[in-house]
Amino acid sequence: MSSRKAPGKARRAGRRVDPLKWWREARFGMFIHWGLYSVAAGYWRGEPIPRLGEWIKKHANIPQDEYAQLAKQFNPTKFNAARWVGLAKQAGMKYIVITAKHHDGFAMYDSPCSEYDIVDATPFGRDVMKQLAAACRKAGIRLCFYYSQFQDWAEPSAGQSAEDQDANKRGLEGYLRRKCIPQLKELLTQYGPVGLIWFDTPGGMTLAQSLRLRRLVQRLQPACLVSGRIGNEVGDYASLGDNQIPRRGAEGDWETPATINDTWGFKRQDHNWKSAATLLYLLVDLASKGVNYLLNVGPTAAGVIPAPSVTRLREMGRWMKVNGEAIYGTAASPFPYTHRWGRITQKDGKLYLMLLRWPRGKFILHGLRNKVRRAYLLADRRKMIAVSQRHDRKLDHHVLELSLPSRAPDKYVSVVVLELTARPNVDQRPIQQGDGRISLQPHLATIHMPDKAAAIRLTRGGVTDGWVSTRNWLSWQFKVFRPGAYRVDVVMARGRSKNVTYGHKVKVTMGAASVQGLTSAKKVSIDPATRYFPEASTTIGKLGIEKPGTRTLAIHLVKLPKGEKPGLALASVELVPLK
Ligand code: FHN
Repeated sequence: MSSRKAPGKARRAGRRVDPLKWWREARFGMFIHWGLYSVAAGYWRGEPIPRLGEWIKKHANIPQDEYAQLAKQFNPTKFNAARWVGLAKQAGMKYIVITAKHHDGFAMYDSPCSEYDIVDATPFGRDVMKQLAAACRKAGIRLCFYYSQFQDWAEPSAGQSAEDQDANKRGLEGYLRRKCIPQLKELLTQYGPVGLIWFDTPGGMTLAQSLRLRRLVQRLQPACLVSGRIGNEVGDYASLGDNQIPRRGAEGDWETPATINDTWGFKRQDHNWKSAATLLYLLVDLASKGVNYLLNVGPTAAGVIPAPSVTRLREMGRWMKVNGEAIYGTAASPFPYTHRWGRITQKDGKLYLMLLRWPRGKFILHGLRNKVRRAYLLADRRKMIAVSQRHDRKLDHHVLELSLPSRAPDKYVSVVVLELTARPNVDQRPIQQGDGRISLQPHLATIHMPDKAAAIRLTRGGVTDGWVSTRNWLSWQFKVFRPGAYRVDVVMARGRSKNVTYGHKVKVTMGAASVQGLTSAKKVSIDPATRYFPEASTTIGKLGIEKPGTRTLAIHLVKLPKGEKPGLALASVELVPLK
């Protein structure tokens, strides 16, 4: 992830109340994709159309006049604003972002500047945003609008795809003047305070155009935020990719928009629902990396949020009721890596250990230098947990042990609070973990680049990018406690290219010993939680560690596969203890 400051932040500085305060505090929001595509529901002329539901106009090549006919069938008689907002509240979500206008160009509110809207073009004829605004106000939820500022498939002069770089030549300015700017004004004057405008796919917009929209929002509602996808880095916070789960903590303000199944807009045939356990894992994982989780629902054309979404959100809400303190207003973990047992967040001198796996014996945490004043479970704050802490002087290593109850209080994620006597202070080097593994990730490495012309960068997700030179390499210093033999796994991920690429010859060196091998596609794993981002792990050999201490490990790229352009997209080197 880029270490630059979240865009727009500097411009906002100097104000007394930070407009991002509520958004940082919130951490969890509801995305709603609802529009004419919900009528089509993934089918066109009786045929199932693959990919995203809200993209059906493009994917089924539907002419504008035919697509516009869907409006005549849009009659969401079961729509109930209070029920939708109530669900968000029950789930523990603090803001709602709803599609006021998606790429199809249809306005889901009463837009005086266009007849192509829910009030003028549908039999329903009511402004759902008015009702949602009232329900949100009552429930204390921030209402926010998604607005596709660049892509508008009903307007030939607007952007026609996310990549469209020619719109300015075709008359984007005219579309901005006639539709986009007037509609933004409407959204910011018709519904009371708006939390943020969620711009999307800026495509070929110029800096001046992005700034014009940003200034318009600020002028009409000074406290209203704008999402990073306004383009040209002028948003208030930055957006990760759709469903993107970064490997490391973020600097600045970030958000991941994500789906519960595989589509944003409703599709009858998409039943690929992530489980409540996976969704809670993602919430906890993102919070531990300082990232807001904007989780989508795609209501039907009748106005109903699909039952599988409802049950999952309620389940998340039950967890949030007990454990929300570990999410709301927290910052990313002070540890520069994640742990296999769970995730960590921090707030006000407290660490929240969110355990995904309950330990059989004692729970051990390495590398925390602080003194722990007390420890307890969020599920039972009165009962204190016994803590023991020691420091190995020779290795300069801190170990914390907790005596936890034998059974986990929560079936998904149990939270232990550590109250510290000072701000968190953590050993920043990679350390061997309780299960014996050592995980070496690129953001913790020293990147050596004698070949400056072919610089290695890191993607927002924490994977190496542009590693094409065999003269450049990575090294890590890490602490190890358990001597023995270790399997060496090289893990590749999807980098900037859409696929994981293979066939790189790599060499891993530790002291005088080294192993080398070809990265291969044999062991591709797709984590159910991060199903859109496959990883491939290749075992390239074994290395021994004779005694505890600090070691250095290096990885070199020996040879690239023929014709390969994206380079080695390294996610980590894993040392796995062999019994
Ligand atoms: O193209 C859209 C897509 O339909 C959906 O709205 C997502 C949500 O983040 N944004 C765009 C793709 O990134």
